[in-house]
Amino acid sequence: MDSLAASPGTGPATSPLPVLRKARPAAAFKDLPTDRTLVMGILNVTPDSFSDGGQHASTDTAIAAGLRMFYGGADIIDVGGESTRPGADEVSVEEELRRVLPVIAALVKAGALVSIDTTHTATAAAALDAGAAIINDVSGLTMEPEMAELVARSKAPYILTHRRGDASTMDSLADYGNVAEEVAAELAGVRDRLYAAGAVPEQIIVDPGLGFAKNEEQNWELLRNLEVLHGLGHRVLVAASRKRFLGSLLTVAGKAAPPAERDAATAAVTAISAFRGAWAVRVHDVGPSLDAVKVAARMAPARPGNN
Ligand code: PMM
Repeated sequence: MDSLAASPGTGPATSPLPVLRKARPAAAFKDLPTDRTLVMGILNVTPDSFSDGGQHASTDTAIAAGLRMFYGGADIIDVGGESTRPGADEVSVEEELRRVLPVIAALVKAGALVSIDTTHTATAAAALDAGAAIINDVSGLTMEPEMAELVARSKAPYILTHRRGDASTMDSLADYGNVAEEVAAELAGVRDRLYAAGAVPEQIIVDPGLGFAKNEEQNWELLRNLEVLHGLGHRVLVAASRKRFLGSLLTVAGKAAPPAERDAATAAVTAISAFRGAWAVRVHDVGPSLDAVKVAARMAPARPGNN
């Protein structure tokens, strides 16, 4: 398969591809486990994502990494072709599709449940056609309002992420009184636009958008007050994996921990989020979070009942 030739230093695929002898039927959203928090594995097919960018910058290596996550127990694989880190360059729909479509097709063929991480309606539509089951839109409808029509028409589950501004402006928009209440209110406003377009409540999964127009303390504040988001009555997804606020937390000798050293802290956030009833967590390192959600399921007798 072709290399995406994404950046200098992106070499040819080195890890052997697991052989797909027989396609499994694609997993369905309705068949996801409901007795524990779900684990969504992150597969960024991009040259510049903040923590794993470049690693999966060829189709073959991306498929192999996705299959490893799937066989390692990830409930959902979140495939993205555009970096969302602050200041990242915009990617055209054509380039995004070139990155993600073959990866989605291969993972679906293997039986994985796939979400498409995109802010572009055209990319989301093509990904659904290729077998993706969930739309993960980090822009929270701020980029392309017409995404609402696709959500309504497709009836696909939609991850509604809170964000203010775009990749270039969001860092300057982290101005809140009560961050949890304001994030919930803004999510409710967007949710109502989805309803107006014809979407139904069961489709909507809300996400506080950690790091998107939030400073470090605001991220912690949101995690401490997850019940405010639960109050919206939808499934809640927490995506803290390897984010900058975890790096700062783990500062040693004045130096923040690099992304690759944030996985234990990520698993700790997973355990607490699961204990507090999150529907799913979105993580790079699937194994430890899978263990953490199992622990949380044994420790927390009552779940919010929005599975
Ligand atoms: N963060 C990133 C990308 N996609 N999707 C959702 N739903 N929520 C997030 O917070 C989110 C996301 C950026 O992080 P990455 O580079 O690790 O993917």
